[in-house]
Amino acid sequence: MPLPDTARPWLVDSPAVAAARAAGRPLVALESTIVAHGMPYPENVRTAREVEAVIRTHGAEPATIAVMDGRLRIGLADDELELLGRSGQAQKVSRRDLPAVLASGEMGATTVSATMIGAQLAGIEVFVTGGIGGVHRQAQQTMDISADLQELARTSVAVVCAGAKSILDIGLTLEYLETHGVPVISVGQENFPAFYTRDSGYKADRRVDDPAVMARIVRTKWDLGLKGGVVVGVPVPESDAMARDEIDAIIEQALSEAQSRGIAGKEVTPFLLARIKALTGGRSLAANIALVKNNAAMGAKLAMELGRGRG
Ligand code: PSU
Ligand code: MN
Repeated sequence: MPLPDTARPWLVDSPAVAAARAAGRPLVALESTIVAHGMPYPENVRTAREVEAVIRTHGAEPATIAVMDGRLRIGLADDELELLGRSGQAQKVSRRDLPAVLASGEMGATTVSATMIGAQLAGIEVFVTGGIGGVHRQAQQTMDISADLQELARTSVAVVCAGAKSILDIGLTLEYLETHGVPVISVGQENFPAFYTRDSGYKADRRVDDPAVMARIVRTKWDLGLKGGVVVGVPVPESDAMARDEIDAIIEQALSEAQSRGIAGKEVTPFLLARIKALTGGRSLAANIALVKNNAAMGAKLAMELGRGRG
C-alpha cells in the first residue's frame, strides 16, 4: 500500500533502515512500549539490542518504531533506544494517542496498535513483539478490549508474538479475532500459546511450522484484498517457560490488586505487568526476554520468505 502524501512528513527512516531499504533487505518492525513500559532498565535496552541482533543474524533489518521529535521514527539508533528505555518519559501510544503525541513533539512508545500503523505506513509487513493485548477478563463489565485487536482487524501487518498473557481472557480474545477475520497461526503445536506458558488451552485456527507456508498464507490474504493482520503465536522455549500453577496464582493476585486499587484505562496493562514482575521476583522477566528473542528469529524468517516471494 503506497504511503499517503499527507503522512510522508510525519515519518522518518533511521539510516540503517534506509540502507536496508535501498539494498532490498526485508524489514521487521519492533514496538517500543515493551521497552519503555514493559521491562525495567537496563534489561529493556539490552533486550531490545539483542532482539535487533537476532533479526540481523537472519538477514533482515530491525525497525524499532517510536515517536520522537514530532516524527514517527522507523528505526532507532542505539542512543535513542537508550533514551527511550532509561528516561521513563515516554508516553504509552496506541492508535488513539498517536495524533496528539506526534503533534506535541513529546516522546512516545508505541504499543502493538500504533506500531502496526507505523509499520504499514512504512511498508513493513512483519512485526515482532512479546505479547499482544486482548479482551480483558471481566470485559463484559469494563468493556476493556485492547486497541490491538481492532488494529489487527484493519491494518495489514503480520504480528509474531508468544500469544497473550492470561491477565486477559484468551478465549474471548480469540473469539474477537475470529469475528474480525484475523487468522491465528500457532507454531509447533495446535494450541495458541499463553506467553509465560506454552499452552493457553485454546486451539489456534491452524498449526503452521514452516515460515514459507506461513508467508503464503499471509500473502494470499493480502492478495485477496482482505485487509488486516495475521497473528503468529510462537510458544516460549520449553526451557524458559514458567510453571503454570505458579504464574496463574500470581496473575490472580495482580488482577485483584488492580481491581481493589481501581486501576483503569491504559494503566491496566502496565500495572499488571509491573506487579507480575515484582511478584515473580524477576523470573517472569527472564521468560519474557527469552520469548521475545525467540519470536524475533521466527519474524525474521517470515520476513525473508515474504521478501523472497516478492523478489
Ligand atoms: N502484553 C505484554 N507485554 C506488553 C504489552 C502487552 O505481555 O508490553 C503492551 C504492548 O505494547 C501492547 C499493550 O500493545 O501493552 C497493550 O496495552 P492495552 O492493554 O492497554 O491495550
Ligand atoms: Mn485497555
